[in-house]
Amino acid sequence: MASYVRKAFSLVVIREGDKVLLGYKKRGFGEGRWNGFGGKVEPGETPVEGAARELLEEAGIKTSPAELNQVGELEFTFEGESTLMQVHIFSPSSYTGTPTETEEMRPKWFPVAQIPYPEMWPDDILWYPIFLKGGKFRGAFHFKGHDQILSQHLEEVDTLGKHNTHTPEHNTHAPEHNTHAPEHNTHAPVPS
Ligand code: 6OG
Repeated sequence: MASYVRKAFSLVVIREGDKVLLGYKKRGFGEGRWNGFGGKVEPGETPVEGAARELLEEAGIKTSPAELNQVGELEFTFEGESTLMQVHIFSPSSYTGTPTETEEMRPKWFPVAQIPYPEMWPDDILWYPIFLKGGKFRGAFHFKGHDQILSQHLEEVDTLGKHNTHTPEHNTHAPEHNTHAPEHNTHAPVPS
């Protein structure tokens, strides 16, 4: 059974009425795609603290852990890679500041009906509808490269686990979608 090194990330999507704030990722992981704001949770930091820090660093928007509601929890794995990205997704009930372009992100408001899914991670079109109707979700996606989802699990949930605990990196077992038996029988036929 494969084992993964789990790494915690934050992701913040701001919704205001019929608009959402996304950022065009100018460099690094997910470069060239529109996404929420976020990044790796630093040692000694909770995911929600990381979310507030990244939102300020990447978009100049100030919020606090008390204002950030957790809306989703997703796990991403990539064929041939040993990292499991655990992404804690938040949306603020309030914030201050004007979205400002930084070295990493170019922010832009999109009407909900014009979210640029073809220019976003392929999982987004699957979970944004739950987020946009005010629901919470949990899921796991296994990718080949950065464009193809090989297997997935997504469910709407009433509550998510507490996010105010530290999530140290540790080895974890492969998610279920990656442990299935090979499709064909590779044993030699039994001689008769
Ligand atoms: P930095 O490398 O910038 O953190 N992220 C994803 N977001 C979406 N919507 N879909 C994915 O599908 C993602 N994989 C990672 C988590 C990376 C940022 O990108 C998010 C972080 O906010 C695979 O530090």
